[in-house]
Amino acid sequence: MPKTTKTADKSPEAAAKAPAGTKRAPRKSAVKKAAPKPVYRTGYVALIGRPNTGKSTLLNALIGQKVAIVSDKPQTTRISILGIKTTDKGQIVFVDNPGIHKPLHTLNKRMMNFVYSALETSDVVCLLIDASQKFGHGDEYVLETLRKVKTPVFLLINKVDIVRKDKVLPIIERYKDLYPFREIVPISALKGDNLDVLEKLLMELLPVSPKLYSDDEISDQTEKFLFAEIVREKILKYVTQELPFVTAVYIESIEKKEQPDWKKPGESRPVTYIRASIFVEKDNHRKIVIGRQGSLIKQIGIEARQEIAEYIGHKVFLDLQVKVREGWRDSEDVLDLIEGQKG
Ligand SMILES: Nc1nc2c(ncn2[C@@H]2O[C@H](COP(=O)(O)OP(=O)(O)OP(=O)(O)O)[C@@H](O)[C@H]2O)c(=O)[nH]1
Ligand SMILES: [Mg+2]
Repeated sequence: MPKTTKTADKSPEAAAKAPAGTKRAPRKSAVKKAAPKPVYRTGYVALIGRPNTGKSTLLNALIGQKVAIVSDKPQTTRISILGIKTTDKGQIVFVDNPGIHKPLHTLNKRMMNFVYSALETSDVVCLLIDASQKFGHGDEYVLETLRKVKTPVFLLINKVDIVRKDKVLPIIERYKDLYPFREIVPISALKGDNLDVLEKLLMELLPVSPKLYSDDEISDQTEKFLFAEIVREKILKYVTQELPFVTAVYIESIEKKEQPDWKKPGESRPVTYIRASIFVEKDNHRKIVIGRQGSLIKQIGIEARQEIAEYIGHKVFLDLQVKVREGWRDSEDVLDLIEGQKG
């Protein structure tokens, strides 16, 4: 039985009824104090790490829709992309970056420059590692890159869905001696595990500031860039060895036209015509991307067209041309052209 203690009735009604001379309960102020205004936080969070650790997968999971392309080949992301998450508590601007690697070509140097500038301009840095991979030289190189960083760094141990639970603790033990991480969070970007916890921890560290982007903005990329990336993602799905590294996509033109709708006589419907060039470095690369009797380029075209059509909501014609641009990875002109698509 819970203990019951008899107490004096302190309700306002009882106080009102109390005879004169007896102590009344203090009267509540008639003026309601204004509740403290909830703070709004906004800031940049850089996603960095070795290639293939799941940065773009995480960006898409956090935003709740596909913003960046993903593949099982390393060095998929070549240009930083923003993913903007706006809630009633704040706005987190995630910056997906190319994977950290030793740059051999001008392309790769540019990729690394995106990483360096994201490190300099963000409020929090998230270092992603792949829990299923052994610690190696590449990881040391990444930690070396981080030594110059003054902002708080989170360690995100990704892909915990494919490792045994008892493998995670030794990873935490190793990393916490290597760098003073602000937080260490095991996650699965693919399954969405622990992302709510991550988001909450990140939000707490962002500066009090109004929004930088409007509510409906989710990324900073142009349609042109997105379509080029979609085509490249389909290529990456099917090619191996050096092909993923020597392939680039440039959208030559996007033309929206009204055409007669044969299903509804007298009416028209929109159709978008897209012409894209796929650059490779050698003629044998070109042959591989085209495939036997054009079978591979046909498949790439079908998949890219379907995804673009779904995105814009009407019929799309996609014309793909595979072109040899020897040494394009060291050509500032070609690199400017491809980067320029992002706007
Ligand atoms: N099992 C599992 N796979 C994941 C997870 N996150 C990403 N992946 C896979 O890892 C591969 C690489 O994912 P990306 O998101 O492209 O990796 P990234 O870090 O952006 O790679 P780069 O752009 O090349 O630096 C893809 O095959 C993803 O499906 C995860 O949490 N669990
Ligand atoms: Mg990526």
